[in-house]
Amino acid sequence: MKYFKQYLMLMGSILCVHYSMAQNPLIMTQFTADPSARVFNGKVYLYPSHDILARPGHGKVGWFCMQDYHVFSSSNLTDWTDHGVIVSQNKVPWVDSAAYSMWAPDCIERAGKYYFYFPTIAKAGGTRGFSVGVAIADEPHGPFVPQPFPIEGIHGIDPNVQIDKDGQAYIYWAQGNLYGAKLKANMLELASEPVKLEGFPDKGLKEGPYLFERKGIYYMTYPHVADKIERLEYAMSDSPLGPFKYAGVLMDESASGCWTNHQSVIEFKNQWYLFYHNDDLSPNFDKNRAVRADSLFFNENGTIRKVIPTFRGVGLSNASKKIKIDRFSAKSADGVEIAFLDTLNKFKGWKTIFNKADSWVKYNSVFFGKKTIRHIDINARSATGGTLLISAEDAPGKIIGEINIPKRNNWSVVKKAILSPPTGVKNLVVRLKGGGDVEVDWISFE
Ligand code: FUB
Repeated sequence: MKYFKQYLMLMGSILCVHYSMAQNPLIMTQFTADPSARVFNGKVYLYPSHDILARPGHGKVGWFCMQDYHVFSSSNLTDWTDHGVIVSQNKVPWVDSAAYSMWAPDCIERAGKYYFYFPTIAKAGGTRGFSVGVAIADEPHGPFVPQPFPIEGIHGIDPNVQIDKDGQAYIYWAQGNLYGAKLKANMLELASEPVKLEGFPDKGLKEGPYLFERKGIYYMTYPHVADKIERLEYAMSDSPLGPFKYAGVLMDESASGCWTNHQSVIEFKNQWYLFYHNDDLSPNFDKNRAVRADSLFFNENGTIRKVIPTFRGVGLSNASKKIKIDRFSAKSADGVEIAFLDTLNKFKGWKTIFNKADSWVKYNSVFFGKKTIRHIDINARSATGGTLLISAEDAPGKIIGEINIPKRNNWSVVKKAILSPPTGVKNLVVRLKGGGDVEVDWISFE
């Protein structure tokens, strides 16, 4: 029976696999938040919270609402595979299946097993408030088997687990402040009394601890309400349980006003990345969030440079796929607007509106490779008719393509022969030649 259930879960997750091609936000098929990114077996695995919209009888309307977790993976940080649901509130014996409170999780590997930690609320008779559960798998994408009880001794949210160089595992969590303890080798029980971690600002909520180590320095990153909403900060120590020394701001408060942020930091193929979230797909309700990633850089002295959030995000965009230039790297000061394609279904993404002569957007890191490109395809429409010029940033005078978008209200794909075929990796510039009003959904090269 046990194996039959696991078989069904496995088949379910295989059938659920679908792909999300994205810049920022990374996932365009569902709301995601609180990203814990991990590198397992040469791939990046993303374990986020899964925000949904509460409705009467299902969660608390107007508040966070989560009933399960998905895991996503990527080998290039551009194309993400959704492996489906890995843990659900109605399949864990100790969890209140009406709580809809499956908050920020984490996952770590030890001796070939994958331990998924998740905070949620226990059934009546269990601990009040949040407890932390564990589910175990043989593969990073599951199937995960939940443990029958939560970890004894932890009351709080946002578990984060790290294994130090000497093999000692530590678990961190939040309850207004940040706490930590050693974990036993079984990864399921505390091996020391919890301690309140020291060295952080006294005032303002702190949550979402995420520790990583680099060159002997332990970096504790966390969201903190220094003013009205959360920003990401970090503190440094020479020991996993501190004391820590406040070191600065990792990311400012969200410009859109998203109240929460939540982070993880990984090194992948010799580049460091910050994963975080914002409210891109739900700008009017910040409890439906969307996960992002941007590159992170260290200073010579080991401190971290503040990360400026971008739409372009990370990874190369393959020239032969649909390139969403609304996720631009830079744009002209005026004459360019970004809007949802369909305000009733924001998961369809955005469009770029050019409405002033010479307005432009730049889109970095498009991979053309060595193959000769012959055509540009552009999905566009225009109320006036207009002409777009495409060039590479390093050769502005050399036009890759000049495309006339005819006057028409419907979206349609215009195909145009390439004037000067690009190779390698290029930062593209798309410019409106002359005036008019032109809307672009995507461009692609074949
Ligand atoms: O997602 C629910 C809560 O919001 C998380 O546990 C916090 O870190 C904040 O992001």
